[in-house]
Amino acid sequence: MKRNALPGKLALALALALTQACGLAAAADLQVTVTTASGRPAPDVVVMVVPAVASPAASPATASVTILQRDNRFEPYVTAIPAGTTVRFVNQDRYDHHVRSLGTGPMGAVPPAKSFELRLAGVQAGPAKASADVTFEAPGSVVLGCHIHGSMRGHLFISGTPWVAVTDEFGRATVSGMPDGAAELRLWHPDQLTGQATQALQLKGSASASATLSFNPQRRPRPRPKGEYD
Ligand SMILES: [Cu+2]
Repeated sequence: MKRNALPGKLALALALALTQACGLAAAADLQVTVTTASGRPAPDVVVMVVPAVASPAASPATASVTILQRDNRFEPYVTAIPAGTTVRFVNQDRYDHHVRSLGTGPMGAVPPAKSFELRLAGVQAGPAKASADVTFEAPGSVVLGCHIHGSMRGHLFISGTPWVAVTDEFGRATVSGMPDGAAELRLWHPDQLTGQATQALQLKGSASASATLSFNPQRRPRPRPKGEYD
């Protein structure tokens, strides 16, 4: 009897360890579709998933991210990154631009997650003068602007979790590498005046979810005619 007790305990411990290992290894894609309050596809929405239990093993590596300045626009218009990511700003126009942080939220009253100001030379000056790297350590958001071209706007959202994505023109975003288990779906849009409702998820393998903004965002600003500042 006593001799069999130990293997039994070992088997139980092994089974538990396997279950935990599988739980950590499980990672899947979550496809989220976001619509406006009136039911239209909502582009430029940051979709963030926050697992109920933090799993350090499931945190994907942070990739570098590039934001372009082209034809007096920031491209992409909305960028979402996990905190700790370095963003490379690249001016592809033939004239100087600034990249300056502006306040966010209603009336720009919320200070930016990071305050900075760069001046990037035109593309012909070469990569050393036409680009610069900035690392964003703290979660939050930043409105991007330029002193010379006052209408230039971009938005940067810095997420506290690595599971973050931005919806495309069809209102769709895919959050990759999600661990199984309970999680919360959060939305953020640069035009929002109040926080958006959160949604509880129970993830197991690849899944899809839909969500709705509480308002109808304005259409994305149109670029100025090309060549106006050449
Ligand atoms: Cu500019």
